[in-house]
Amino acid sequence: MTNYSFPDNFLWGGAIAANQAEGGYLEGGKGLTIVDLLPTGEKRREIMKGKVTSLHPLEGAYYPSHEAIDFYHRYKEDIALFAEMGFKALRVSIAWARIFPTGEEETPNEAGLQFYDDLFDELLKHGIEPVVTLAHFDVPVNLIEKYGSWRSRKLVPLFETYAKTVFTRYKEKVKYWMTFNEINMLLHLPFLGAGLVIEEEADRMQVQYQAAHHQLVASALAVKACHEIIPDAKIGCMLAAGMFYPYTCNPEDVFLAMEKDRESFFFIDVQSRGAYPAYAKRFFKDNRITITMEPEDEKILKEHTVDYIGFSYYSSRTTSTDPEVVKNATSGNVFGSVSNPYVSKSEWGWTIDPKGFRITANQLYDRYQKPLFVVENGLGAVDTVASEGEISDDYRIDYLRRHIAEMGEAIEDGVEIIGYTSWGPIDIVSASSGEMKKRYGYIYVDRDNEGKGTLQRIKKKSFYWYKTVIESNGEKL
Ligand code: BGP
Repeated sequence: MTNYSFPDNFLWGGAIAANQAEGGYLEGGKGLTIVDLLPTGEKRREIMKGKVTSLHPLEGAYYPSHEAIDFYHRYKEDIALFAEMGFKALRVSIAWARIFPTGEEETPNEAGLQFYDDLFDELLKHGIEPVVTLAHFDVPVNLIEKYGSWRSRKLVPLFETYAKTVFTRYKEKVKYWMTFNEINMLLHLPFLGAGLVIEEEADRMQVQYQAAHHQLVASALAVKACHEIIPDAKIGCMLAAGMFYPYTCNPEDVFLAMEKDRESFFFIDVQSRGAYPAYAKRFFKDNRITITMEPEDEKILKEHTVDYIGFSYYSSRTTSTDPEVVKNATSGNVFGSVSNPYVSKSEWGWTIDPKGFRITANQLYDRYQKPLFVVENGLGAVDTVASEGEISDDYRIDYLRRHIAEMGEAIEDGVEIIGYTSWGPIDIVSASSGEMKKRYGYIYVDRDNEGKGTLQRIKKKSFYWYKTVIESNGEKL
């Protein structure tokens, strides 16, 4: 028996993103998006941070988004497997460039609209609620070439048009929406998060925060449009969450941890509370950042705040002011964490900290007092297919079991959580590495880092485990 219970209508399921699953990168009239320019390996990391040498895929190079796991053609088969696990929800994203290939056409691309119509119909046929992200790392490349992406105010009305188009088209089918995936990623991986090419390191912060302002206004305008077009829908923000621990109780470390948390909260403070937080003023002054605003921006931000807080949680982070600690112990995630001796790490150096999940959920609920939606969580790991075709991913089950238990505890703590869509329920391309070997799925996909393999789908041990979790509404872990 557990101490906790999940609400009856809890949205159990999984989450994927268009660019990491669909493939068909130029099919159905789709235009190029930033992820179509990301190869694998070291080059990918450089580009994600803003060092971009070419805005077109190189002949012969391998770009994992181009075919991904071919969800574009195989979604019916995959959704049937999700339905077999008992999914109540599937989080997907719409590729902006399927709807507006260059981001600025007068009329939307019907083939792209039809693809998502069919996808949502298939989900609804199985009783699976679509949860849809408008922008998951995929700005149309044309908007970078022409305007410098989110540096430019021009993207605000273009994004608003895109949002209105999909709200109008899918208003009968989609009731859960999110604006920008992991909006705070813009600070860490500016090309991936916002299509920003950063040539001069010196103006990095200025460019990033001006682009952030544009995304925040665009997000608020999308919230406005969603509320007007689909009054019974809920629309949320999406934060790459995971609190910062101070490495010691030295007040200097504690203060730094607070500042690091605020770097991320900054975005949600605007999206959920409706105004720039008090601490932003000093931060902008100290860093010589000037935000150019239109006269109506403050009003737009104020009046159109999100309905729920969507977030991803993989790891907690730890920070220190001691140069020796910083030098010796950096862990593998983009947030620049030092090692925490109390928690273990994944093969990719991401900390594994289920209690941190409960703390993070409590922290977010205390701060925003709005329902939370856990829209990503999971363990990226290498899986081995045994000679009989079995995949015994006990390490994944262990990670998920401990995190779901802490989520249950958070609910018992009084935190309102409406759903849990674990990341990559079927193996997809890894966002940070572009590799296939970093797998999150309950379903294995036969495809390797070079794009070879039959694409066959195989159920892992965790498939049966998650099915039982959902069937028992989180009782049987
Ligand atoms: C988040 C992204 C996802 C996703 C996940 C796991 O940052 O929203 O797109 O991929 O992290 O990261 P990775 O694929 O790098 O392991």
